[in-house]
Amino acid sequence: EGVGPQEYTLIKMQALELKGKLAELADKGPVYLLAATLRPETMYGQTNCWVLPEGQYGAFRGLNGEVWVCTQRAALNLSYQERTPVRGSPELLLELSGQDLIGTPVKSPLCPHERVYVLPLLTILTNKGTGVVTSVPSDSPDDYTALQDLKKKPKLREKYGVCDEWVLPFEVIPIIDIPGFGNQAAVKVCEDLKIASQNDTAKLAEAKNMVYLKGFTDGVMAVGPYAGRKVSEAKPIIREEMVAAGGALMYSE
Ligand code: A2H
Repeated sequence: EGVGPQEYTLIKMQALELKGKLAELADKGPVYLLAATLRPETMYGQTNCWVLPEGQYGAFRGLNGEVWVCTQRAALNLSYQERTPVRGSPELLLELSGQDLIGTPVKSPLCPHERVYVLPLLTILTNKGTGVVTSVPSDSPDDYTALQDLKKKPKLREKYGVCDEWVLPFEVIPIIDIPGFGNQAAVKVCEDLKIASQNDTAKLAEAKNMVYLKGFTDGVMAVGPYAGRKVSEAKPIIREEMVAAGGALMYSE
C-alpha cells in the first residue's frame, strides 16, 4: 500500500439479465456492476468477474439514470467524488448480497466475450475498491487460481450455485507479453510455484510479487490497437479511451 490515495478505474459491466432478487431493478434503468481495477488495459483478457458471496452490496442510483452495484462504502466515496446525483448521500435502490449477484451475465468494455459471468471469490475485501473485481487469469495469479478451483471442483461450484457453463468454456486469453514469462505470465508462475488452490496464500503472494511489477514495467501489449506498445504507456491511453466512451469511471480512496 502506498501513502497517497489509490486511484482505481471502475469498469462498468452491464447486467444482461436480471435474475432472482435483481429482477426488482427491472424498471430502474440499465444496471452496471462497478469493478475496481488498477490494470484497465487487461480488460482484453477478462473471463469473468468476482464478488464475495457473503459480502453486502447495494444497487445505487448512478449518473444518467443508471443503476450502479457496489459496496455501500464505495457508493458513499463515489458520491463525495461528485459521481452520483446527490453529493454525500447515495440513493440505495436495493440491498444485495454477493450471492444474489452470482450467475449474472455481464457485458464489459474491451472484453472479447459477449457475456461473462459473476462468480464467487472468497478473498475479496469489502473495505477496498467496490468489492467487485474483474478476473483476468492470464495476468493475475489470484484470478487464475480461483478460476481453476471452480473449474476443477464441482462441489465448490455446487456450494455457490455456479452452473458449469458460466465457468468451463472460459479459457485463459493471452494479452500481454512479459520477457521471461511469456504471454500467460500468471499461469506460468502458478505452475512454476506449484500453486494448488486459492488457499495457498503464501505462494500466491510470491507469485504476485513475481508478475505484477514486471507486467506493468516490462510487459508489452499483445492485443488491441496498442499491440506492441509497453503496458506502462498503453494503460493511461486505454483508460482514458474507456472513460471517454462511457465504459469506465475514475475513483480514488
Ligand atoms: B486488479 P490493491 Cl490482471 N479485494 O485488476 C481483493 N482484490 C481486489 C479488490 C478487493 N476488494 N478490489 C480490487 N482488487 C484487485 C486486474 C489485475 C489486478 C491484474 C493484475 C494485477 C492486479 C484483474 N483482476 O492488481 O490492493 C484488482 O485486481 C495488482 C495489485 O488496491 C485490482 O487490480 O493494490 C487490485 O486487486 C487492487 O489491489
